[in-house]
Amino acid sequence: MRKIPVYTHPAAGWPALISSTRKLMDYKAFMRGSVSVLHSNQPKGGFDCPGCAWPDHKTHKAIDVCENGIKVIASETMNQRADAAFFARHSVTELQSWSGYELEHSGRLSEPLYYDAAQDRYVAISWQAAYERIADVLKNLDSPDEALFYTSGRVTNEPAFMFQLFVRCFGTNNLPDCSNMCHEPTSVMLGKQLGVGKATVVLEDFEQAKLIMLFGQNPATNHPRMLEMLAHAHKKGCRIISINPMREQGLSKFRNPQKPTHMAAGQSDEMVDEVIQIQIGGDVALLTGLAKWLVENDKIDSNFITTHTSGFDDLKQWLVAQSWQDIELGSGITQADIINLAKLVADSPATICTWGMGITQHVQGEDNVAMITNLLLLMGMIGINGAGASPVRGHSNVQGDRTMGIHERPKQSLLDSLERVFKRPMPQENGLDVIAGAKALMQGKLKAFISMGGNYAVAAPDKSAIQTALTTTQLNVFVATKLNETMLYPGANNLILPCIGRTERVITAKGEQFATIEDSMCQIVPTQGRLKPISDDLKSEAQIVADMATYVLGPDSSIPWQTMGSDFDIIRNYIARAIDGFENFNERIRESERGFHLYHPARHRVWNTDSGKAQFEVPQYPITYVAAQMVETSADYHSNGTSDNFKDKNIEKSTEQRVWQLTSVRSHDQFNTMIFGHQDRYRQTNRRDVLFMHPDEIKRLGWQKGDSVMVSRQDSQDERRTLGPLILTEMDIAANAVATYYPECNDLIDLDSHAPDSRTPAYKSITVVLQRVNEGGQLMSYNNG
Ligand SMILES: Nc1nc2c(c(=O)[nH]1)N[C@H]1C(S)=C(S)[C@@H](COP(=O)(O)OP(=O)(O)OC[C@H]3O[C@@H](n4cnc5c(=O)[nH]c(N)nc54)[C@H](O)[C@@H]3O)O[C@H]1N2
Ligand SMILES: Nc1nc2c(c(=O)[nH]1)N[C@H]1C(S)=C(S)[C@@H](COP(=O)(O)OP(=O)(O)OC[C@H]3O[C@@H](n4cnc5c(=O)[nH]c(N)nc54)[C@H](O)[C@@H]3O)O[C@H]1N2
Ligand SMILES: [Mo]
Repeated sequence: MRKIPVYTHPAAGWPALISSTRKLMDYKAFMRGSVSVLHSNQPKGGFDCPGCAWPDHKTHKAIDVCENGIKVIASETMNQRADAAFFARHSVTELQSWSGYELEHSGRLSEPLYYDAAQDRYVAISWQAAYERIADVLKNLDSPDEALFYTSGRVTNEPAFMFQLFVRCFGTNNLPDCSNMCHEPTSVMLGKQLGVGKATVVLEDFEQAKLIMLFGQNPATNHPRMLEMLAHAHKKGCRIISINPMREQGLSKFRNPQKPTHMAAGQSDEMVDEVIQIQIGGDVALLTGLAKWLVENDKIDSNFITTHTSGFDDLKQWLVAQSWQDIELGSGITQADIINLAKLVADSPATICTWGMGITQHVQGEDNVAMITNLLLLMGMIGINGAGASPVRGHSNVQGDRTMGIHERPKQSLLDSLERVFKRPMPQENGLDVIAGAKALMQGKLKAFISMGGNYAVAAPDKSAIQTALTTTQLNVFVATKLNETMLYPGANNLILPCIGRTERVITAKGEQFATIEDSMCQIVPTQGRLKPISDDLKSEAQIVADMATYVLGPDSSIPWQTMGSDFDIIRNYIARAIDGFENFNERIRESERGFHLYHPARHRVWNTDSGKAQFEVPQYPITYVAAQMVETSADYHSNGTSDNFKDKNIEKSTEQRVWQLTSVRSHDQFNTMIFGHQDRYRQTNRRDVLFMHPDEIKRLGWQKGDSVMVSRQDSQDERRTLGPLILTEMDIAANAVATYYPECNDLIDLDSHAPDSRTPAYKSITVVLQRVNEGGQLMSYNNG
């Protein structure tokens, strides 16, 4: 393939510092934000950066935060307010037409608000009146299961524990959370195979690893502090391989902001040795090729397999039956290249596999995780130093929220434990996850939607259908820091309850409080904001849950909600009694500045699985699942002709009627649905309405970069399933692949395409057709410059 211009600046370094300083100024957050940055991820009395779940590094210099962490902090510490005066100027109908970027920049939510339909505006309401409305609706539902309680992974452990307890005391397990859209295939599969659905590595393992394989992850943007660790490992001789349809430029060179000499001398570290430019959805096939070669050439750890695992014979039989032809078709990688990689795996005494959304967000998300774990087990790479499974979580406390019991399918042991400690029955039926919740909303089965953070409608598939469904409820409640689109589709009662953010102090009658989070490597860490809250009218999330519980469950509830809301030690005492691994929580969290590591049995080769051993799993889908789908749908497409979506528009089909796999990714200037800006430094674009394609493919189609292209779901005639026009943009990406930014593309994704058990939507593999807008067509209004 032709080389395309590469981004030549190192990752991080000066451009990162300049960009983040600019962001603090954009948000008019310079003073509040800068003070805050100095306190993030610091050993004593700082807050855990809300940017991502990567652990704190122990070798702290002055600042352990990254460019993108600073953007998240700037977003939270901005001085501007989205208060009643702001809403008096802008009706909700008007705000519906604002972009995610505009809503994000409207300011911090700073007083409780209620939607007044007569004025079509949010207006101020007292906290008490807000709680009364909530209680009035929730207490009068026919069943507690008519309410859905969503959590986003920003919420710290203490309020998360209270929230699940409140919801279960209310009577339902309807506790979906962002994890359903994120690392759920990881949690489900690792749980099944290793006994615990979490990373088996700790940070020190990265110092001893000899081979690190990064699957479907873009750490330069999404976990920038991980780059320092990778650069360090690389310097010590560790090989680093990225398996990704895109050559993510931020991964090639790294300039360390922690090292002033590095910055001044303009040095940078090389990081990734090789990129395996896989086809979208091709990971199972690649991993099958690796495992097949290792097994057939007897390069595996037979002792470990015999002593510690179960299911090897079935896996072996299956591997032997897979053909190299299918492996190549499914992965897009040649047998020779796969064997070369297999030899590296065979020779490595310590291998870590890390992964992100490129692995989980597919129909075969669970198969992907299963094959990564299978590979580690074949090589005996669990339970030794420098090796293991390292899923890299997204939200800073998404892992902790689950540990605290935010789960629509709770384990029986959790329910039993809650019943024992709180002496009341807990609901036993499984609740609704994100997908089932969205469907129930659309079917009119839900009458109330309560969210602790997040942007449910926009993050989920089928965004506009969820927004429409939200207008049919009796009650929607948003506990949040910033305005977003989910809040703009009011039901009969619509409330915004503004909360204190991670960077801000929580001071109660019991004094100043700190909370805790669990990072991606099972470390429980304290977090304490340092700033005065943006407004006196904010409450902590814990206090808001305490108040909702008091109003809804009534004063005779024997759980001391108000005491918990004002004294987080009391919450931690309950957590210590109810949640495994948190014994003596208050003592242990104070013993070390860095908190404590939760016991992970698989690290000690103890397997809490059904068989009592580590479990090999055979994939459920054929390894050519995505590739075959493309061949078949391509044929269909030929016979059916073009989609009707474009009937009356001046649109040109691609010269070849073929289908593409579309993947959706994050830009360098967003945190999930919070859009900070339009720059994607590494991918060299300053707009978000882009479609990335390899230059050779653009040429082959006879198209040009800068052309306007419509993208539509191959299998749908529905207008909503068409996105565009997007601007064709060059990118070093696999041949059958195109990419665009999340969340603008989320109407292309339907609620039925998801992994079977974890039910995580297939955001990363969407079969689409592309059509270019003709010159002179109505849609040629973009400016190419
Ligand atoms: N600054 C910033 N930080 C963040 C976030 C943010 O939005 N902004 N979000 C947070 C959250 S919640 C999460 S979950 C994480 C997400 O962190 P990532 O997992 O790094 O997120 P994505 O941008 O979704 O990108 C995933 C990568 O998968 C690749 N990919 C796509 N399809 C495939 C495939 O089929 N196979 C393989 N092997 N790769 C594929 C894409 O090219 C891309 O490089 O980041 C967290 N941190
Ligand atoms: N197409 C596509 N869709 C995806 C993905 C993808 O890769 N592609 N990724 C998926 C993934 S991995 C995830 S995790 C989800 C994200 O889904 P969510 O977690 O629901 O979305 P966010 O954009 O992180 O939520 C942002 C909102 O959280 C609120 N917030 C911020 N900080 C706080 C706080 O401290 N407390 C409270 N109470 N509220 C706060 C603000 O109001 C802000 O607007 O999106 C998923 N959707
Ligand atoms: Mo995520």
